[in-house]
Amino acid sequence: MAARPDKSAPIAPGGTLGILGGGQLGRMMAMAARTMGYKVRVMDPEPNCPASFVVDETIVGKWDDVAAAEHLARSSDAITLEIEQIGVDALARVAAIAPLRPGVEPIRVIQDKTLQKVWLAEHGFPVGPFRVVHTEAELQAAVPELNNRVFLKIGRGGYDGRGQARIGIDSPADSSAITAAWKSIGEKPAVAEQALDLDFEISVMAARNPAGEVKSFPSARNHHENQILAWSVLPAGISPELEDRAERLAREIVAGLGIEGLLCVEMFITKQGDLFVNELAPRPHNSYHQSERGCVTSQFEQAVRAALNLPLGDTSLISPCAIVNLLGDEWANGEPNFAAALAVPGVRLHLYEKLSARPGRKMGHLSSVGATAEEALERVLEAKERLSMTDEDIIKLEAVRAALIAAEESGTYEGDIVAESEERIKQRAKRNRSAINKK
Ligand code: AIR
Repeated sequence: MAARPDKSAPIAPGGTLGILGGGQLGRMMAMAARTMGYKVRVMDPEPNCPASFVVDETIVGKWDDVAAAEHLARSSDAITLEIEQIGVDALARVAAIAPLRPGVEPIRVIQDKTLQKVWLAEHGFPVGPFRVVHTEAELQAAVPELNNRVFLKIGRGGYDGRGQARIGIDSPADSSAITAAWKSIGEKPAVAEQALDLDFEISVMAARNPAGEVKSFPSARNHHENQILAWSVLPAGISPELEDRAERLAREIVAGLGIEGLLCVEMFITKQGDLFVNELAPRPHNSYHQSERGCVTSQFEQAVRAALNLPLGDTSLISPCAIVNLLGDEWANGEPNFAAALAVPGVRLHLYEKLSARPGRKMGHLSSVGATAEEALERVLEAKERLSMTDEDIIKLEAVRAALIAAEESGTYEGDIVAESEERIKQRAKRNRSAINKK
């Protein structure tokens, strides 16, 4: 590949984007880049990774494989990443060969939660009470100082609940519970965070391009189950004042870290109305997959624009939109009933082509638009519920629905609620509505 004289020039279509990591995030970024006419190469430990099916080349290498990363850098015009656990040595080599966006230093800080938390606190961003701990003795001392209710998060390498332990949440925080938590995270440097009195969680995706332009997306409302994102919806339905505060914070952090690329800022809103930064991710984020459906520019296209030094896209919301994750558990009883899910209006299916469906593993998602955030969310949740229903169940469900609607219209329906599933869907819809409407 011919050397480009000016490293800060925009990279025109026909050029090559290199991505460190080829999981679902890399795959969706690659698809956005291809739409715009770019070639894409990825590096991933797994030759059949999700991105491998949509890119020009998959270079096989572990996250700290300097030679593989160099190979990627030499055959790309700019490099970005989709997972922050890339070795710093590999990152530095890449950056010496081609523009690495977001940059070595912000990734070094973000990939280690002990550095990330301290950086946020030292730069005056709101974080909850925490202690960095390197030894069990430090953890034993920290827990009482943190109100005896603590989430312990490993500094490097944890995600989707892996590398996390709870202390004093489900049982008393005695010294043996603390020892057990320390052992469970592998006795590695970690952040001990005081459990906050949470009302709900949001995230804000921000982007900054090498020219210094910064943009934020409207905030997303997130719901976790077993420490894994279950669903997310845009807009978050918060007050304009809170929205403004959250977006401003994300823009300040992306600029403060000097990121060239995306930064997702996960935030907690407490029952007292305080806003705290939870965690940072310098890449596309699960809570913005619905931006593909409801925003002028998706997070994936925004990532491509920032990495290739193009103008950032418009982040406005065109329509409320939601996603629900499909974890490997969904495959426990065979192939899910996708056709049934796709019968729900507004719903689309996204599968990542992962070869094995382990419990808790993100295999795909369902997305929907809707007239309101509630409707978009109800649609994806209903679609997800249908994945485990037989066609017969669905015929019954639809018959009950038709009867209920007819009864409502004529005021005559006296039949029993035959399908329990109808009741379940209604109750769940009510729960979601009250979750979304909580301010
Ligand atoms: N990922 C990266 N950080 C957090 C997440 N969820 C995405 C990336 C990565 C993939 O998850 O796309 O490549 C790894 O998924 P798995 O199921 O192979 O562990």
